[in-house]
Amino acid sequence: MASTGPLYLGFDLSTQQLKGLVVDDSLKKVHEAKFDFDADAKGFNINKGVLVNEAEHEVFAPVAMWLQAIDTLLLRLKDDGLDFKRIKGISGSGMQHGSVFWNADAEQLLAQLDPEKTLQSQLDGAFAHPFSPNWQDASTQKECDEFDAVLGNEHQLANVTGSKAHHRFTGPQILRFQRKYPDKYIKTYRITLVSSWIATVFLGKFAPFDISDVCGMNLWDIKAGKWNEKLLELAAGPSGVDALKKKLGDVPEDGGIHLGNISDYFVRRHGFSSDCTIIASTGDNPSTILALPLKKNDAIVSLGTSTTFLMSTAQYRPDPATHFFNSPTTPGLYMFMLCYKNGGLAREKVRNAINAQAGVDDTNSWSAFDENLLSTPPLAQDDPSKTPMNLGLYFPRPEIIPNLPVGEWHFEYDPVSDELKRSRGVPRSPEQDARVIVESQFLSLRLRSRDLVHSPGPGLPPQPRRVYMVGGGSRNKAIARVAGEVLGGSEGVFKLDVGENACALGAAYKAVWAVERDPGETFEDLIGKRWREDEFVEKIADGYQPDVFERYGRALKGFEMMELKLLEERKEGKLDE
Ligand code: XUL
Repeated sequence: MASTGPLYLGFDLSTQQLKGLVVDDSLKKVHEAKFDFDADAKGFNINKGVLVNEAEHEVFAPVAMWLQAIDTLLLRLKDDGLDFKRIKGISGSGMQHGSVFWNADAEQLLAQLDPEKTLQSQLDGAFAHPFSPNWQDASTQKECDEFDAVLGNEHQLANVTGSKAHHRFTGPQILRFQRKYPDKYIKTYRITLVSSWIATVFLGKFAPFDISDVCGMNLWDIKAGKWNEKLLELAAGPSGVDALKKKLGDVPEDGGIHLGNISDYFVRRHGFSSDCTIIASTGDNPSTILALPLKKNDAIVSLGTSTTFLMSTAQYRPDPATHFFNSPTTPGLYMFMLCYKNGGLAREKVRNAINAQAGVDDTNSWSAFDENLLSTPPLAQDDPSKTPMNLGLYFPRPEIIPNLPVGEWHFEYDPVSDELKRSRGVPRSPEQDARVIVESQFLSLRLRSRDLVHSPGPGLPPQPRRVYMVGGGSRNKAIARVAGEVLGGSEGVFKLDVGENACALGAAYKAVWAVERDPGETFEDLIGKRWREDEFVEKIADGYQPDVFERYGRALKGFEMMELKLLEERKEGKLDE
């Protein structure tokens, strides 16, 4: 007999696609569909989901394309057999920092949607600006300098908002928008983030920001739990703080807040039940930590185009090199995040060089890369008692952590004499680059998370209990093995069954929790109780191994020296830019 229990729908609106994923109340995935912008969208001249204005380093996406994506994705979910009537709750995950500028007609247009017509054909006129700045945008250096300066310096801004100023953060983006398009800014009735944009469309009226995603704006005072007036004043410009506050709306404290029932449009057009509830949507990174009942000393490493490292922690220790956000669900917890621009692309470059040298036909194959990764000794050190450690940085794109330009640099480090020397490359390039680049990416994570991890058991040095890998790179078991060697993980390195859709899964789980929780029941408790470890995760590598972990611990000192040296050279204008 077909099941009839409640279902929960999570959306993930990211740079390149919109995904929808449905789970039942036992957390099992039952349906999934996607709309790929480059492959499926009609009428937009985008590449990898975005438009680019090179001259001003702008990266942005057409909002109408996302409406088209929702129109089609719902049909695809239906084709997949989804019975919309069973859906009790909807939440979403949106790429962080992106903003949408709605005009004064929006509310009425949203309220009066005709179920005979598509969203795209009816909401085109709802926006003060047709584009949403994307997290890859780098047009706001001037505005970032102003944000860092207005509270004193970048440390102060990080203390208050959880992050120093970043190009992609919404506050600096609003400041630039307000200056570049003063008329459009005046006509903006409401600003949503990508996350609250999804909730808005399904709710049929404006949805507030979520308590975690609001921390990606450089405007929210995390400890005080309110907007920072000085930062608002800077972003707001001549039309003033009150006008900006109205555009931003309120920020409810409860991440599981029921925003209201689904808009009648979806009931009549797609057959949703009229009591289906819309739950606050959050950012893609906060959503990722909701894809499993993450414990306090666990870490998630997301290996995609970029690399992100996420932990849930009760400690608020802001620093200009890292990010802190409120937990999307649990008061008193924070999400710690490291976000790198270089990740997959940098590894692919080494892979391509290895494949070219070996004459491998399938240029996308990782076999030769993996073989070299595992056969090269740690730190490409043939004999640790005689040869130095090989360290390197590989940045095909300008990096944020540390703040260095495009380049590749190599050093040799002797941990006994503590001497660091520039070198031309690894002893055998490109084969050994496979090891050194992967180590380099994980050493950077270890360096910057070392004060947050603690000993997971008697006699063990501080390290995560578990390392969970998500994103495209989590398919690679050789990389997972090195992740465990460098980062540790007393219980091992794990892969999520739905790891490539962790954001959509986290959104669906947020909806389950918000609708089914008992009073006071935390996300961690509810999801923890229903979580089926043996079905949902796979151990893909051993984590902590004392000797090699200790060796990487010694390498960390040289790694930090290497970064500081290059930052110094950059300051002195000695690096090619
Ligand atoms: C995080 C960030 C990206 C985006 C898109 O600060 O900019 O991870 O959220 O994934």
